[in-house]
Parts: sequence; C-alpha cells; structure tokens
Amino acid sequence: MDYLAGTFPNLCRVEVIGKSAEGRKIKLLSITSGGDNKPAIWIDGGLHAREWISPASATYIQQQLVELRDNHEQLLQKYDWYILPVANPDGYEYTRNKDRLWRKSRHRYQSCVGVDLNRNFGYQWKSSRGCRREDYSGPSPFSEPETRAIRDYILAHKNIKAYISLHSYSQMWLIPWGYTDEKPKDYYEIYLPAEKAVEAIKKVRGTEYLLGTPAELLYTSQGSSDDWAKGSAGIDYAYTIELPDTGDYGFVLPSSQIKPVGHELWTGIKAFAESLPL
Ligand code: 0X9
Ligand code: ZN
Repeated sequence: MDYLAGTFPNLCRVEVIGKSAEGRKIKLLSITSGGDNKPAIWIDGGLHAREWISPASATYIQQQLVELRDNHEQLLQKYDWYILPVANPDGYEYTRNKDRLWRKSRHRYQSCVGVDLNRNFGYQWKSSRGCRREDYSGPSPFSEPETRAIRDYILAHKNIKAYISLHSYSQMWLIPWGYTDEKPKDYYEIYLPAEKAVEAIKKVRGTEYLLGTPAELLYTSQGSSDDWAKGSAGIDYAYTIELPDTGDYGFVLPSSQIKPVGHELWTGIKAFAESLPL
C-alpha cells in the first residue's frame, strides 16, 4: 500500500482509519481518480486473522486498480474504491508468529483474549455466552476499536454504494441477511450483480462459487459486518465473500494459490462493478 501510494500519489493514498486494541495502525488505500461524489466500492479483508487469502486478495485488487489502471480506466472513472486488507492487524500478527489458526482479535477481557470482529457490528448484535468462545461477540456492539474504525469511516463516506467483506474459506458469494433465514426485499436486485460476478469467475479457470444467503449455504450469525452495512449504513449492495478453497487446505491455502485466486476474484469484482445499476 505504501509503495502504491508513493508511486501513484495522484491516484491513491494510504489512510490510517484507527488503531487496533494493541495499537497497530489500521490502514486503508483510497483510490480516487478525480470527480466529485462518485459512487464508491468498499472492500475489506482480514477481519478473521487466519483467513490469509483475504488480505492477499485485497492487495491483489489494489495492485490491479492502481498499477494496471490502463486496463480498466472506466472502473476508475466511475467509482472511488476504499480497500482495507487487514482489518484485524493484531490477530493477523498473532497468526504470523504464534498460532496460525487464531480467528479473533487480541483484545483482552477478564481471563479471555479476543473478540470475533464479525460478531461485533451493531446491527442485530447478540450477546455471547462466555468470552472464551471462538465467536465471542464482545461486551457490547462496537466495543472494539477495529469495528468502530470501519463504522466511522463508512458513515463518513456516504458515497459508498457497495460493501464487500473478504473471508475464507468455502467459495461462496453470500447475500444478506446473515442473521436470519429471511431475505431482504431487494434480494433479487442485489443477487443479479453477484450472479454476474460468479459467472465471470467460473470462466477464468472453472472455480465455482455458490451464491445465496448464509442461512441457505452456511449458518446464520449475528453482528456481522455485511448485515450492518446493509441494515444500518444503508448500503444496499452488501456481501461477504468466502474465498477458496472448499476445504482441502482450508485456511492454510498454499501460496501458489494467491495469484490465481486474486486474479479470478478480480475478474468477478470487475463484472460485479460493471453490472451495478448505479
Ligand atoms: O462466520 C462468519 O463470520 C463468516 N464465515 S467464516 O468462516 N469466514 O468465519 C460468515 C459470515 C457471513 N454470515 C453472516 N453475515 N452472518
Ligand atoms: Zn471469516
């Protein structure tokens, strides 16, 4: 991100949108090619520490948008992009040095460590039975500095019209709601651009992403970021993407997969952006 911002200062810049519980910077790349109040697409990764393909894919998209801008000038003319690869820097660092399969943040509560940041958002938030759980939702909605940083940035940028959160694994493009088995009224409208994305991804090298709600494909859960983006921030087009694979390697995807996964995802995001009715 620092390289991109230093090399292409007219196109992008690094913004520190907050600090983690342990004091690390939460860094986002904003990509804007001029023009006022264009619609924007938000992409975050790394809310869950161990899902390493998610930050890697977010940086892949940054590189495509900035370094290879000539290949897709229209996408920069039409949209601003806000891309946050590592939303949970404390957890990420912990997976690099201590426990590869850590999921939560590293905020200490009583005798416990860590909050599941994808349960800490303040829409349909639900309290947890005990802080030791892998999906501990925190003492209250937005108790965590990482989720507050995302909330505050998004609420300050009303031009954000699409929200995408990158996770792994399962190969799914998930559509709200995540907290219930009911579908939003505009389900069909928000299904269409996601369907275009999934079709485009399949054409690259045959990777199949399932498309539907968490209740249909996975499980319901409350306090997640996509539901908050749609339910509270008013961003109609809100999604969670579960990146590859489907379980052979799971969270510990080989590094040889970084480029192919990033490339097919980027192909899907382009098809998605081009088909948004904005
Ligand atoms: O449980 C999660 O937070 C996500 N799956 S993961 O394996 N990456 O942990 C699913 C989030 C989508 N579901 C909802 N939005 N409720
Ligand atoms: Zn996840």
